[in-house]
Amino acid sequence: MPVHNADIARVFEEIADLLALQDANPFRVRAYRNAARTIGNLSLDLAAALREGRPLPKLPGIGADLGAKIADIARTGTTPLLGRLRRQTPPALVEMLRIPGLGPKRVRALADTLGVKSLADLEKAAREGKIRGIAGFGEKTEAAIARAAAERLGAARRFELAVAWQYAEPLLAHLAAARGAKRVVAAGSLRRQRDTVGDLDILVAGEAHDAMRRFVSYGEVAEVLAQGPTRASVRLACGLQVDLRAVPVESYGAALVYFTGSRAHNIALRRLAQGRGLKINEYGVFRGRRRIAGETEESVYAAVGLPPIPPELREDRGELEAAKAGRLPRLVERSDLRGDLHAHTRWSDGAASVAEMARAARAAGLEYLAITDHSRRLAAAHGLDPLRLRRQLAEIDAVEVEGLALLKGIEVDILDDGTLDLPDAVLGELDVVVAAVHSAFQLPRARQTERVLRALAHPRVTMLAHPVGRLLGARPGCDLDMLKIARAAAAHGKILELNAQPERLDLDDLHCRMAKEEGVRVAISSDAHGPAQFEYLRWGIGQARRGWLEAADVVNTRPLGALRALLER
Ligand code: DGT
Ligand code: CA
Ligand code: CA
Repeated sequence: MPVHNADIARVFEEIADLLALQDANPFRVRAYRNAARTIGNLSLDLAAALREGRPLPKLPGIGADLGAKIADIARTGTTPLLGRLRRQTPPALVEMLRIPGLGPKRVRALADTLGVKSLADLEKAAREGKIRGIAGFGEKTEAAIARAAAERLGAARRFELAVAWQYAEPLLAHLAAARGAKRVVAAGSLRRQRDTVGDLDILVAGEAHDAMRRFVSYGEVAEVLAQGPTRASVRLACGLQVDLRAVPVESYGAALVYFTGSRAHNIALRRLAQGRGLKINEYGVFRGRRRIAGETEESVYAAVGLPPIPPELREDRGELEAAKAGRLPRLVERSDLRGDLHAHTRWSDGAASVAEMARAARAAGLEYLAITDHSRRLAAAHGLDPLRLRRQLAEIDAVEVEGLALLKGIEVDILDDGTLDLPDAVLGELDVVVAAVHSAFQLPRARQTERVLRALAHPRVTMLAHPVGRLLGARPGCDLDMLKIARAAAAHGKILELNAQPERLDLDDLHCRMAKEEGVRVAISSDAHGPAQFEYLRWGIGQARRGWLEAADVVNTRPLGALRALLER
């Protein structure tokens, strides 16, 4: 993965933490912290500058020593000093440092006195009342530590968006039946459609009492973490935490803005309001004591002179500036999609026949579908050789589904050297050639990038499937120079795929935005391996919207004729 300034900043932050835990010279600790802040906020991409041999700009507090470390990190993601410090310090101590109120001195005291070696140890010690006895700690601190440690322990696991929705939907329905609850909605990262979700945030507008009762007594609740008259937190049996807040109906819009976030967006929005002499909080927009807006989200944005901003854009990535300038994108919607250019059948590792997939695509509202089974290299998936592919093409010719056009395609493996798994002549018989990496994910950046660039330059290739190849929670993406990939795609007129499988979502949101900025068209593909999987397109749409994509940026919003014209070019 590309090294961003924030990654460099994170390494420096961790070095500062570890040095602090070792009681190093405070000036040295501060130097790393300051460097982290300087770099983390910098818009110029340092790693890119170094790669291109451009000199680093002069940065406050960053001399030759830190400059060399920046070069290390930009190249390798880390620097030897970090490795050395990590070996000298138990990682749990760094985790403990993240708990509000615990500085290096206190963390060392806890480690020395109680012998705690992990966050779990710490939480247990706090729960058992062993911390209050240590000099400098009291009962209140102990309780705060217990809570924060438990939260961090639980925070480690993020849930795929699609998985989180599986828990959210029935819970929302359960709460919607509460007496006096006028509205029950999901907020937080779930509503912003982030690819993964840390916890669920649910907002109730109206009377809180019955909603609270229903919430804490919900069948899937394993533990009630906190409960009050208007707010509560629970942990579900699956491990997912859910926060509930109830507000009066007149505060619904303000509360929804607040709990949808992101935090960065909220902060930027509040700053904008301050500039107009207004105050925004979860209860409304206020001029002095007077509430001037807050019942709807629209009223909140209008109060600061803005049109409503779609939740997917609320990341403080320029959406407030775009809104102010009247240049918010008209984000692509599911109903804009007319076709799907990537799907499998029983000919390789799909679960259904060509005809079944065609009917399912039609039922999902699509007008065209490309059948793109795997190529021979993927033996485990019964990949097609030229002979079987031609037999499949004959079957596709024979299938007729009213209102749906079938396109002939293949998902061809990009071999380790960047050549393709099938001969050009065979590929030449197809409407759509989807090229994909399914092996050698570990190649170093330069070679991996060269490999994919070679495939993109192949005249028969239509698009690059799931470009980085990540699997959320299981496999990081390949180390690819995505900017180079995007520029090559633009130069060759190739499409980049946004694969909508919930554990892929690849292109991710930032790569979608990069594609758009580089003038590359994106295809939102279900990669369906069965008739039910066309519904995955919904998750692809979510990421596309987070990436600022409009219908015109997405090839499969086009009618069949226009799409064919594009493919033939
Ligand atoms: P997640 O749960 O990690 O996937 O991400 P979010 O964005 O759902 O974060 P979460 O659950 O901590 O908080 C939900 C929203 O509530 C967040 O996006 C903004 C708002 N919020 C929560 N705490 C604060 C806070 O201390 N300050 C501000 N400004 N906003 C907050
Ligand atoms: Ca959340
Ligand atoms: Ca939350």
